[in-house]
Amino acid sequence: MPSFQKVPESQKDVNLDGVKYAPRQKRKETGIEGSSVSLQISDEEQNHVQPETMHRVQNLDVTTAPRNPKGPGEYGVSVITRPEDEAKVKTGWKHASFNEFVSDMISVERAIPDVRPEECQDKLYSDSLPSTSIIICFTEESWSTLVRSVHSVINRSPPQLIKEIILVDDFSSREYLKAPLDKYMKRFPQVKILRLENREGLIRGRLRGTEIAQGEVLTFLDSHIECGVGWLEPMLQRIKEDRRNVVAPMIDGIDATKFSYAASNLIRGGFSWEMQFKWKPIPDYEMKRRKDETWPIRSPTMAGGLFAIDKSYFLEIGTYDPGLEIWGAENLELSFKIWMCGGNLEMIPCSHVGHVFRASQPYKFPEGNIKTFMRNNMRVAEVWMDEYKDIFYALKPQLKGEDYGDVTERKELRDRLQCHDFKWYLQNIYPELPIPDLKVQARGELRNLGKIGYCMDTMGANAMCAHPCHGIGHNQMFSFSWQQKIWFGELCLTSSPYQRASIQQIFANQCNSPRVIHWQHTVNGKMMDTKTGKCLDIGTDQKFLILKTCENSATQNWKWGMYFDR
Ligand code: LR7
Ligand code: MN
Repeated sequence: MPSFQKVPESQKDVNLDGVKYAPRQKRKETGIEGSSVSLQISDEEQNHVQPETMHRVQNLDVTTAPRNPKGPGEYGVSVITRPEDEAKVKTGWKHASFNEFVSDMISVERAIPDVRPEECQDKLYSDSLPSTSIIICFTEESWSTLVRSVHSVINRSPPQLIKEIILVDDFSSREYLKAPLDKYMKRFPQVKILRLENREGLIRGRLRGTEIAQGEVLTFLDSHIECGVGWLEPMLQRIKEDRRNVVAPMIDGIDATKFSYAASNLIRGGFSWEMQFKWKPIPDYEMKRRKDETWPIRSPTMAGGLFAIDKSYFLEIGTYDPGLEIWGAENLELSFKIWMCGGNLEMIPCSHVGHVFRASQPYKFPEGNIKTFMRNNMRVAEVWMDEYKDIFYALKPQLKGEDYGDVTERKELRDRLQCHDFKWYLQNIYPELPIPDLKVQARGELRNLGKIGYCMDTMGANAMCAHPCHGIGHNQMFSFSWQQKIWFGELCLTSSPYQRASIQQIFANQCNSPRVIHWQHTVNGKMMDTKTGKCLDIGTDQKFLILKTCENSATQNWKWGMYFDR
């Protein structure tokens, strides 16, 4: 599941006081936010052929002065519940996989802090931006989060840019999402509700929304989000500049427990070889390329839920693989495709949208979540990842031979679009992703032959342990390359950073670290550190793995799951 990098405590208070949130008055030039004064931009200022009228974002946020400024959660502060509400809180969590009781307490038009970089205030956007259809696909969503999402779009977007808001109901069974939702949304003529007659999942759900969308641009959102001031214009501007620009906002965190609002760190999208989406720090080369804080951040992947794309471009590159079920992997499919087939994927620092991050989902996966997610991943790997799909399969050996359906049409699409190969993508778009050696001498679990039934395990931390073998990979899945490194995902086994420690534990760390151990698997089954000549053993605590003087002890003998020839 996607993970969200936590915002450090120190950053959480930024702009949460409601004071800084008030519309900023300081203006150097003639244009006043929200006024109708337009500025003429000369050719040399803007690289456009035609001089164009441009504006700052219109400060349309009608919620800056909430009806009850002291109301729960206003300005994005935490909501703390009373002990006597414990039972209701519990029920809410069961229903929503987030604190629904708290969400229901908060105004559907609450104010949230303006967390954009200061410079965004001075950015100018064209007066002829393309219009967009907002597509929000949902299933069994909570009332208050869904309704708040819609209000936030309407309250914080220039009305002329919103062609329509399409709510795609992915076959929800909850009664309040039927007639009561229709009735509520009547107040918004721009809202259309499309009811699916079967559970399609978010991928085909979005495609159904796309079919009826009339805007030039499609903007996809999750159903538990809150758009920030000025979120839309900077994205549409980038698309206007080039229809192959696919853009995502910075995704802020709405805490699943307290519904507090916290600005996203400056991060971008990556992925792991297990095909998990990951938030990653922005590498230096990308930071240097950017001229200022407002500059788009090129991103190897998108999180998936929140992005805008030119509709004709989306169709041209073959939308999503409609064979993807329910949830997952569509974000990688689209990201790979955009980069490999001539597009540009970026995150826009002047556009902020909050999202409720939660650990699990409130809806059912008809085929089970792991199975669905893995099948989707296999389809994407098969079509887009060339020989690199082997790394994915190596990490998920249980997928060998599993069915992933027919991908012929998707492969034909890739040929037709004359896309770059995956190697090009890795080298040019995501060079910081470590590539495990494709050829390995051994892979899988590493079994101890002295303590029977125990395997090397990361235990989710970075110090290696001996733990009962479970045979399902994850923390017990390693590969032993011909370059003599033991890989765990993107990491490699290293010696202890504490040189003077009497016990030399084994850690997982960056593969280019000087502490990476080069191992030799001896004929009698030892794993020996070629530098110190010491052997991998289980410590006297029976838990942590250590390097110890080699001796004739069965706990120093190890067997890999699979061995390979060179
Ligand atoms: O069968 C379904 N039908 C649906 O309509 C399953 C889900 N959905 C809806 C659901 O109601 C929600 O609005 O689809 C949306 C996404 O599902 P979530 O919110 O349960 O999952 P998520 O937030 O973990 O989803 C992230 O990963 C998904 C992978 O397929 C999608 O790409 C989501 O859009 C994506 N969300 C984001 O990128 C927001 C930022 C989170 C991160 C990282
Ligand atoms: Mn979501």
